[in-house]
Amino acid sequence: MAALIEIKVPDVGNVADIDVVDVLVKPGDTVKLEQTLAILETDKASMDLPASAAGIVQEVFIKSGDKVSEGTLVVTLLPSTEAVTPSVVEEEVSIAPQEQPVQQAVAAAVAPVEAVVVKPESLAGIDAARAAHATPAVRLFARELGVDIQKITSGSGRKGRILKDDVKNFVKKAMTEAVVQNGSGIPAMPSIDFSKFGEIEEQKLSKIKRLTGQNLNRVWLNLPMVTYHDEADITEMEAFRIALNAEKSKDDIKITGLLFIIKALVAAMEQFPQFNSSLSADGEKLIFKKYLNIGIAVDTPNGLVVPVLRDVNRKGINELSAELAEKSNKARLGKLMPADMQGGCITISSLGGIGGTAFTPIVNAPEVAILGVTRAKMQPVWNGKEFLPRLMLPLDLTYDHRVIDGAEGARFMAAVKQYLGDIRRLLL
Ligand code: CAO
Repeated sequence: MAALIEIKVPDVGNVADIDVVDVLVKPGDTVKLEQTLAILETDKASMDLPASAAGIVQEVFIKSGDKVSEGTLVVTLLPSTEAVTPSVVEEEVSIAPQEQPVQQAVAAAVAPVEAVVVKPESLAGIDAARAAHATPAVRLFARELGVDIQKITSGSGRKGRILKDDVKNFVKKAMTEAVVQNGSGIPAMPSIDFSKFGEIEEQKLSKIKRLTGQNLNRVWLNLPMVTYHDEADITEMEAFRIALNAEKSKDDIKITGLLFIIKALVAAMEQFPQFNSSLSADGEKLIFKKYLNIGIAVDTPNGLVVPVLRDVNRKGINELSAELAEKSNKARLGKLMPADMQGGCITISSLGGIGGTAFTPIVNAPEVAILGVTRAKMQPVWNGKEFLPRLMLPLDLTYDHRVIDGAEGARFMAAVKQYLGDIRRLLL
């Protein structure tokens, strides 16, 4: 029977008590020349312990968590002639360049001898600063993705070890940066380790939030937007609304001011059809829509969604009220279907139930405008003779300036104000 080959820890540069992080072979495994048997780790670097000979593992003498030093017996191998050339080995196991054993080791391994202790330059002369702190599997993974593992400066594993997730995150970050850079030429936001400043907790964004974020980013970068602010006098409208609600039983759905805003907006869109259009993708044509669907931004626990009320011009306040209640409930329960959120012509974002005096909503492209609404407030308004208390509703119209001129925006808002100021005009 051939003599067993003993593989021991080589000279690692006068370092003792090196941690064994991982043992990658077990008895019965066929080991190829230079195959990594174990991962060792000092305070400064992580290193692969390569097989100095090919063979079949008879016994493994170390396990993860052990401490080893130069000369510690690692495995015994039954000699095998299956030694392979280093180039083939390299495809199987990723070994950092500075860890590639020298050619003499190959020669020594081909002729099985007892107690071969290789002194690969990698281990003795390892350059801690350049050595990537990662297992061969992770290095291989990085290589497969074309990632230079040396560029991952710190890992999230024990003692900064680079894990597969670190490689994935590195790729994700590089991709995001590439997208941002290619899309706009603006530099990506730096990644900051906030835990340096205090306790933190990470929470994954909901799918809705992530998709909304991507869409908002795309719109923000592609549309030249202007926001125009104004106020509508809704004193009479509010009195009418209160009177209507007083007629309702307590189980009926209450009429909110938003319904009148929807109606006023649609009437203004009929008057100014460019507000009911979309720019073609090539920016060459304006597509006018003959239907009037209004999107309503609804705040839900999972993020913002925009259900669409269809053919608003053909529906009365009570019908719209029931539809708005049904759709906003569905939205909050996460039960809206994609079709419920498609086909909008303009969106209303109403924060009036919460508060605010003004904000700058972002157009829900390919729509060309969005109407923001904040909280109505009783104010002293000068009528030429005296100050009168009037309920004033702040409105914010953001529009795509490629389609809407500033004067058109102001005229459109004047029309919305006029309808809200005297809702009888909606009948004309
Ligand atoms: N001024 C004063 N009061 C207002 C008001 C305004 N502009 N708008 C609503 N209110 C009052 C309502 O009359 C109601 O009062 P009562 O409780 O006394 O009846 C209360 O505020 C709550 O209204 P509401 O918000 O439930 O109802 P709504 O019809 O006005 O709005 C909806 C419905 C779905 C738009 C709203 O609930 C919502 O989700 N808003 C948030 C939208 C959002 O997040 N936009 C941001 C998008 S941009 O990031």
